[in-house]
Amino acid sequence: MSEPETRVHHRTCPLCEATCGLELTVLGDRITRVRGDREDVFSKGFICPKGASLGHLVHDPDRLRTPLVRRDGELVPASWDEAFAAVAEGFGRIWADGDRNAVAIYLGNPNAHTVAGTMFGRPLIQSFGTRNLFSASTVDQMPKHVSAGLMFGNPGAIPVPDLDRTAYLLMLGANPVESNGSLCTAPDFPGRLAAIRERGGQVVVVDPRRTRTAELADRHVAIRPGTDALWLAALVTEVANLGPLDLGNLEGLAVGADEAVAALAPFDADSVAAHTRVPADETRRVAAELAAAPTAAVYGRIGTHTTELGTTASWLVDLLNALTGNLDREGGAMFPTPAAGRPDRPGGPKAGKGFRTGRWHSRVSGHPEVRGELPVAALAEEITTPGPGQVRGLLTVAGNPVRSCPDSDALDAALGSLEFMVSVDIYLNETSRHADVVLPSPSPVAKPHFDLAFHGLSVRNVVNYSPPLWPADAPGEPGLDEHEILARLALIASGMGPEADPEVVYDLMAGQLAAGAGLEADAEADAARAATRPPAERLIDLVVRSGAYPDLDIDVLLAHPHGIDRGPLRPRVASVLRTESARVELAPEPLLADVARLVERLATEPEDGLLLVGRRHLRSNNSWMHNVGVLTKGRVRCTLQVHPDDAARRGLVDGGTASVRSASGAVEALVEVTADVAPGTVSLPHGWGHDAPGTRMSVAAATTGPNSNVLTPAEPVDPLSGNARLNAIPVEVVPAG
Ligand SMILES: Nc1nc2c(c(=O)[nH]1)N[C@H]1C(S)=C(S)[C@@H](COP(=O)(O)OP(=O)(O)OC[C@H]3O[C@@H](n4cnc5c(=O)[nH]c(N)nc54)[C@H](O)[C@@H]3O)O[C@H]1N2
Ligand SMILES: Nc1nc2c(c(=O)[nH]1)N[C@H]1C(S)=C(S)[C@@H](COP(=O)(O)OP(=O)(O)OC[C@H]3O[C@@H](n4cnc5c(=O)[nH]c(N)nc54)[C@H](O)[C@@H]3O)O[C@H]1N2
Ligand code: SF4
Ligand SMILES: [Mo]
Repeated sequence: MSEPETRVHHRTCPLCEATCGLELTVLGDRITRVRGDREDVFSKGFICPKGASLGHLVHDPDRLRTPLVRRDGELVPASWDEAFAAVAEGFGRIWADGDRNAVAIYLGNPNAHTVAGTMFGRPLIQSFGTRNLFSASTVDQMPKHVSAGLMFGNPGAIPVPDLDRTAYLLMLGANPVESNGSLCTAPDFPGRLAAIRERGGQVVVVDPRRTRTAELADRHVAIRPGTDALWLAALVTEVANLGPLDLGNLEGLAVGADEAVAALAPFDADSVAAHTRVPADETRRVAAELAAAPTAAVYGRIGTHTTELGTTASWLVDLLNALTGNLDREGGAMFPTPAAGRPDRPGGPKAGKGFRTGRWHSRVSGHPEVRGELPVAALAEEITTPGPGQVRGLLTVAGNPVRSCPDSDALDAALGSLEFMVSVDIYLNETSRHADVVLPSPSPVAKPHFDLAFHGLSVRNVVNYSPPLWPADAPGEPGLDEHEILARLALIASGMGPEADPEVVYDLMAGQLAAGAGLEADAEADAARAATRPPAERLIDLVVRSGAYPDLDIDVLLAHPHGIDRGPLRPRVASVLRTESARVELAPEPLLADVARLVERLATEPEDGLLLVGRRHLRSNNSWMHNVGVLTKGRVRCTLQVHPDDAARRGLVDGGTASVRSASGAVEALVEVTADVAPGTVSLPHGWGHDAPGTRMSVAAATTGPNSNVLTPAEPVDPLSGNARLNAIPVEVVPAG
């Protein structure tokens, strides 16, 4: 027997949107060390505790390594063939009644990080043929897609703040020092923020909590939760009052500036002050700074999006970027040029098809479809409300909606009532415990990695590909790659049966990609290349060869394990525009119409009770990394933060227990008294509450803290995007017991 060899492997971290390069030291089949890859062209050695714990995740004994099938009520190990046969049988029974909508799909957040999710999601969805498609997007960024769809005709055209060149960053509802950034891929976000100040620029953070990001900033504006849209509307008016608007690069390319400004006239620094609790002077100061800065970017994230005015707020963010001449300019808010995206279009903008929602509606509450999805806040009622079209079966892929979605106790019960459920996951957790078949995905290092989603949201044009460190059938891995699992589910849903060859799906996808890219001429050469490489690499090769940098192909990517840098972002709005007018729509009709809701809000008495917001911690990741002991050890992270004045008034003490009640439910939580939250705001992080029976996450089960989404009512959602309101939830807090 030979001694195992030490080797070094470089790959992109799949755990958050920052896409850091990792350097893994591997001894035999063990990852013994994870460091930041200093040669990574983008992250240059930056790493956070989650990335550093990747080996622990890979070797977690609780991670599923074999399919599970429910027999006599118990989930028991099964072979892949048995598991796929059980899927075909279970969903087949429901489909046999003739209603494809009776089987729903929920796609969770990690799908944005996997080749399986980003590339095989579409064939999977098409094969299921269900209108009951749900995802984590409607507890996250759907408002941004809708505002981008309405403004640019292209829901994928999301402007990102040009962090490395901006002179002024106005950041709302985001805490990148903990989250490492979102809809703004920027490894070492904290370092990039510090650099803005080092080069003489300014950072202003708007958040009801004094976050670690706020501590890094020049100023912190402690806004009242749920009022960003009002405040942003006031900024528009104040900016317009400062003098004639100069749209910069958008001049001649945009329409609607005057209409938008006129519609927002009721909002100004004074009129919104009582609602937002931002002093009028502060609002006017920010407007003046924004207008005067040589370059500036307004950036809003989770706290701004996950409210019932999320789409409107999201529009106002980019309206401000446009009205200050900062949209599509260096140092402003810009559109990346991803390797997998289309190259720049010569000859200016062309009219497109525009963007529409509501091609169908949810059965029970009539929510409009958005990008083919229905609001996940409505999933429970679609399962529990009887009648034609009722959801009786569910497929979840990389999601834990029972912890991450609104009214989660109701959703938990609803999942328990399904006729048949399948989960593709790496753990048996609060959601997958309800499944009749659990299909385990391999660990992140046993999969190919290509950031199809995040290259397009990145503050530099960067591309990299990481091949698997070891195959999906290596020791300690479940056997099938995740894209093969999804391909086989798609074949089952297409009626081709549980034994059909996934090559059918790969060939079909390759054919479609080649045709779409005009690469058919290469078909023969392709087939020869295809025979020599794994299916994911064959598809990524096609995507990249037909993309923005046609000199790239999979061989070039494989030869650059530290990534390829194609430089800073370039102005390119004309290339991303797909509006019918071939112009940037600064005052799209549905958003102008929605100003009525904003006006109504201004007219109502400001809410003066306690409002609940969430928060993220650097060592946590939504609901699913709590089984990694090196991350969860130490002090309890799931605490209810309460301002000292609010605590005193209610008799709450630091270290005591509070009972928190909202319209949807109640939980008990450990109290942390801190002036970091604004008076009137309390904060509880999401993704906790790991005491449910039937899970197999032994480390997580020993953690303390409730599931905050028991407190999140399913309604109201943001009517334009269907996004849930996860923040600014009215709650009552009293000492427990
Ligand atoms: N109150 C409140 N709720 C929130 C939020 C908030 O700020 N406040 N944030 C929301 C946001 S932004 C999001 S994105 C959602 C997330 O919502 P979800 O995606 O539903 O929840 P996660 O906790 O990310 O669960 C991810 C699941 O994927 C599994 N998993 C991890 N890696 C893989 C993989 O490679 N393959 C497969 N098949 N499975 C994998 C994990 O075990 C876990 O079950 O939560 C939302 N919920
Ligand atoms: N460590 C860690 N990193 C993560 C994740 C994680 O769970 N943990 N999750 C990943 C995911 S899925 C996402 S989407 C990103 C999210 O990344 P971010 O958007 O940075 O999300 P958060 O860190 O939750 O920051 C949201 C902030 O909004 C504030 N807030 C709440 N309500 C309001 C409001 O009404 N107005 C304003 N202005 N602010 C408000 C909260 O106090 C909080 O500080 O993070 C990703 N990265
Ligand atoms: S910041 Fe995100 S991408 Fe970078 S190491 Fe941490 S989890 Fe991974
Ligand atoms: Mo998210």
